[in-house]
Amino acid sequence: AQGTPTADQVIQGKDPRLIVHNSRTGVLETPLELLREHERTPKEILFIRNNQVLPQGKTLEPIAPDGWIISIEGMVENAQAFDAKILKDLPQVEVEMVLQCSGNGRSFFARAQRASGTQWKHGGMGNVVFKGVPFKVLVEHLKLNIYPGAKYVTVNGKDQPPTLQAPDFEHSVPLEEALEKGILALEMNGEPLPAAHGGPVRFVMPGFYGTMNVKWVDRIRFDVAETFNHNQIPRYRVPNHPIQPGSEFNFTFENSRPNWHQKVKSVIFAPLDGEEVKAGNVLVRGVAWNDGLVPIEAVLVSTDQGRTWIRAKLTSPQSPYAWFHWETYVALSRGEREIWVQAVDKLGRAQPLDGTVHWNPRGYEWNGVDIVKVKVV
Ligand code: MSS
Repeated sequence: AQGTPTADQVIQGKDPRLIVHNSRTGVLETPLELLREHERTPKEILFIRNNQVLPQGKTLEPIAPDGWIISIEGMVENAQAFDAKILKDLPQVEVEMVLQCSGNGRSFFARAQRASGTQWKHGGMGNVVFKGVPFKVLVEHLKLNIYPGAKYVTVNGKDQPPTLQAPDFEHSVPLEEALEKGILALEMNGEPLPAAHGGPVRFVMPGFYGTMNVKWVDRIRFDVAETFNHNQIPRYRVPNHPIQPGSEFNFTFENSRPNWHQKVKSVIFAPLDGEEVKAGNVLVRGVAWNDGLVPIEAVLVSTDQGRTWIRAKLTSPQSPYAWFHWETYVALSRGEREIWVQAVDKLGRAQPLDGTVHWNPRGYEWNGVDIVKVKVV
């Protein structure tokens, strides 16, 4: 519509073909036809999800780490603050990983009952390479004496100053896992981290949902418990057990869990939903991933709504957190046809046939079997 800004007007440097869900904070979705073109998602088309705004963050240009102060607080003997420029001289690692919004696929919950929030299709994700200093290396470098009672690390982003309407954006993750995989990222895809994606310093947790990858890190706190911040509870959580679609849910720390580990998932890159294809052998291809704890074991494809399945050819990536690629030919005769795909990992975790079993009020963690409808001519 006239007057609606395009993606490049919302975040300078973005591809104008991205779908604008929110032009104020910046929420941009990558159409699958762009996403599937690249093994590693270029910064120009990578999705954006901002809860709040960092005023200088609406651009793909980087921000220099020099003079960016990060404070260390909480359950630590030697609380302190340091200049992010020191990170440049510490040992760094690279990790290729799927960055996926926990709300990705939210629109599909509407098959049972609409869930509130941005109605993402599949494009709230990308496969990127982050490079930076392992969290453990920083802890050792600063000789942080963390008290034994600390079980979580809470990371805060320097978005707009907190107000009553928009308090700080922060998240807690288990300390043990943060020491194992957490990275203070300074680069993405071999370039200084774009401001819009959290530069100069982003806390990256491979295998975790996007929201736990806090951008614009300015505070790291060691905690006995998860933060009460509204982005940790009630937002960005799912009930521990299935609930009736459409029902209300009173989130507590006991009856729910945060959007940490990504659920096993696959997405069809070709053919696309609604596409017209020629009868005969049709190449079906796409990607699959999980939380990286174990590899993807199989990707299964069905053209008879789940009665029979064939195993697709699977290619494993170098990094356990990156996309697996899969492809197979299916025989399709003329008419309206459905193609279903289901990924299963080595722990036997599989995409549910009906993803709406995990319905939750805010529509997080959609991972139902992916379905495309095609017209075979
Ligand atoms: N950070 C900060 N600081 N802020 C905000 O808002 N968001 C989240 C993350 N981080 C934020 C942060 C989310 S939610 C997501 S997804 C991500 O981020 C995204 O990213 P990019 O880069 O793409 O934009 Mo959902 O789960």
